[in-house]
Amino acid sequence: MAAKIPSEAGSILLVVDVQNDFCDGGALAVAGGSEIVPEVNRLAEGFDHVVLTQDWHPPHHDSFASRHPGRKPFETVDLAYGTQTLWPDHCIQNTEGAAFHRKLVIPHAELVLRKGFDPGVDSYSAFVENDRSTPTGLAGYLRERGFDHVYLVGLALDYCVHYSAIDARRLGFAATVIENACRAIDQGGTLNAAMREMQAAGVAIVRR
Ligand code: VGL
Ligand code: ZN
Repeated sequence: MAAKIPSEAGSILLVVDVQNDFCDGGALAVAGGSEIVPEVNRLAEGFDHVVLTQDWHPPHHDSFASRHPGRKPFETVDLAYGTQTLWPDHCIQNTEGAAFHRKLVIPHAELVLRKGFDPGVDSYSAFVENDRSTPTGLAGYLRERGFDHVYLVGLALDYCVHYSAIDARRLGFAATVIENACRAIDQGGTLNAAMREMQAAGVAIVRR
């Protein structure tokens, strides 16, 4: 078994969107998504502080291709705040698809941060919505509680993990992605681009 990360004072594990719809058989299944669950559980045991995020869309969310006649998932559209990738309907509030994977067991998680609940604005990042200006409150929560280093795991590496890691850096936190506990959607080179952007932003990428 790999060495645990010592739970440094000020560090927190952010577990991004380990939900049924992103796991095998889900509406927006990420290849290998379910495989990370034991890894995430094991890593979480080594952290005194854990926050979970939960993608949490109303039905007919504007990021759903089904809202845009003639458009298909993975195409892009221009919304008021800029270019938005379209997705299959997923993670609809209070559905089984939006529930955490049933084998995710992190009883000591302190906060479940829901995002993407504005019908007209998507939110990849756990910190700021896709309009790049509406905060979720997570930065304030972490600062008020004295955390300065965010470790990230979860789904998907090239979307919600990526945007959360970049925003963590931009908002003044140290950020480390534990890549063996992440999986990517990787349509059209998005994983390579995300890895480059994270490196350029000073996000550490490690295996544990
Ligand atoms: C995500 C696409 C749409 C993610 C969420 O969790 O990475 N990706 N909604
Ligand atoms: Zn979503």
